[in-house]
Amino acid sequence: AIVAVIFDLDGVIVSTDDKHYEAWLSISREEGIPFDRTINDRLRGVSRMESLGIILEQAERPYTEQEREALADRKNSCYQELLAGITEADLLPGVRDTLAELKRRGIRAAIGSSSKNARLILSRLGITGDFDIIVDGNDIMRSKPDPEVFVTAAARLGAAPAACLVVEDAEAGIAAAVAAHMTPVAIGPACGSPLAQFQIQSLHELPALLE
Ligand code: B16
Ligand code: MG
Repeated sequence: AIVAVIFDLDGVIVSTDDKHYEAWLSISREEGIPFDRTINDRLRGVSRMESLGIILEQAERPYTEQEREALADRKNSCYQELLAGITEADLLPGVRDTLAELKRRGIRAAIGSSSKNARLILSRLGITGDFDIIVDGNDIMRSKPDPEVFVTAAARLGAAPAACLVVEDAEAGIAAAVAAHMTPVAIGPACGSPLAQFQIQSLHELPALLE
């Protein structure tokens, strides 16, 4: 039986994926680098520096390590300005009901995010206390599709990987869940991933998967 659900953050709990997109778009425009939603989909669940690497594939010239650090910092400042505007209204449909339902059933809830801003976002949303464990980009060395974030979350929960379900909007996150030997549930953009065991359109459909 499933004893814990590990939620990705951006794109699963909150619609910050659009804000990541906006921030990268403004940086790319300033640099004159082509960027669009298709490229953006490849950044889901991927760390900040790796995301930048993907964007710079379209650049006309090479960027030094120092320039990359500066660009990543600029993107994060822009992203954090956008985060200042988030409220509970940015919670994706079904978050509160699903967390309450898990609690009722004695199933634990965790966050497994690549983002270094995860705690800031959760606190702005007022839902930090709703998760038993939070593992984010500050706690890991390797980002998704590496399973480290989910393996760390399960270890901290004291849960066997096979008893954990992972909810992800990213192809890289689904691959990470599979590599962690957990049950992958795809939501939104990750639907259609051949590795996803279940596909849902919103978190409202999650409790039914636990029966
Ligand atoms: P930050 P998730 C990921 O979060 C995002 O999907 C990805 O687009 C972002 O680049 C990454 O976090 C790093 O975020 O720049 O805030 O450290 O989907 O794993 O919750
Ligand atoms: Mg995500």
